[in-house]
Amino acid sequence: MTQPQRVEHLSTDKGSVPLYATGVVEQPWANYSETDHQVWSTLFRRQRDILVGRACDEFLVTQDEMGIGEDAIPKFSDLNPQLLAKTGWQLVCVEGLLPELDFFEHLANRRFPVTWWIRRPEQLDYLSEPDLFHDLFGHVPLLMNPVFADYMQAYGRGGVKAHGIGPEALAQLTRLYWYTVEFGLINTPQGLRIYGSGIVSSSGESVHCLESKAPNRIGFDLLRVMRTRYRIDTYQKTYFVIDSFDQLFDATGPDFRPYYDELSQLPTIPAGEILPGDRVYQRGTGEGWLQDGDI
Ligand code: HBI
Ligand code: FE
Repeated sequence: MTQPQRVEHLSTDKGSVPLYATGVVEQPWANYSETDHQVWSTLFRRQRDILVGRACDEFLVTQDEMGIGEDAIPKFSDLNPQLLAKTGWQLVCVEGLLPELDFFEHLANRRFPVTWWIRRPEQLDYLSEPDLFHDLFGHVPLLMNPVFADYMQAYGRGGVKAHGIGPEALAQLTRLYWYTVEFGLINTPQGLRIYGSGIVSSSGESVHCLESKAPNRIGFDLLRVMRTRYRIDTYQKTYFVIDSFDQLFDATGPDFRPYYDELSQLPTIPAGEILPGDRVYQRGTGEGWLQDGDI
C-alpha cells in the first residue's frame, strides 16, 4: 500500500487530462474534512430523493442493504464484509482513473476500484472524472446483486481479452460499459428505470434520461451498442434499455471474437442516430413528457 495522493490534471493541447495512477491505497478515512463529509451527505440526500421512482428497485434495495448511509463518508472496510458475503466482491481504494488493463484485471478478480477523494462543494453538479461519490454511491450497490455482479466480472474478463486483441476491440467493448454500467436503463412493469451509475450519481441526468423528450431510448442490442459512439461531456443522446440483468448477462456470455470480426466491417453509429430496426421507447416514467425547455 502506498500513501494516497490527490490525482491532478495535466494541461495539454487537448485540454485538461487526468493523470493516471495505478496504485491501490489505504482509504485515508481519518483525513476527510468536515466539508468532505458534508459533500457526501448533501449529494446522498439529494440523489436518494430524486431516485425514488426513477432508479430500479434492485439499485435502491441493494444500496439500503449495504448500509451506505448519509451521515458520513462510509469506510470501505465497513462495507466489504457484506459485499464479500453476498457476491464475493470487494472494494479496493484507488487514487482515480486506472489504466484500462489494470481496471479490467480488478473487475475480472471481483475487485471494484473506488476513488478515495470526493469532489469539492463547488463541483456538486458536475465533474469530468470519477470521484468517491460516483464510484461508491453509483457503482457499488449493484455489486450486491448476484446477476449484475457476475456481469461485471465477465466484463472484466472480456476487457482483458479485448485489450490483447487491439484498440478497435477495446473501443467497442468500452461502448458496452458506457451504455450499460454507466448509462443503462431497464424496462420494468412500472416504466423505464435507471441502473447506470453515471446517471444515478447525477441529479440532472437522472431526470433528463427519463423525462426529457430529447434523448432516444432504444432496446438493448449488443452489436448496436458496440457500434454507438458517445460523448463524455454532455448528457447522453441515446440510452439503451435492457429488460433484465439476466438479459444483459446472457447477451454478453459468448466469446466476443466473432463480434469484433463482424464489427470491423461495419461503420460506427453517431450517438444521436436512430436506425431502422431500433426498438424505440416512447415513454419515460409514464407521467408524460416534460415540455421543451423544462430541462
Ligand atoms: N479506472 N478507477 C477507474 N474507474 C473506471 O471507471 C475506469 C478506470 N479506468 C478505465 C475505465 N474506467 C474505462 O476505460 C472503462 O471503459 C472500462
Ligand atoms: Fe463510472
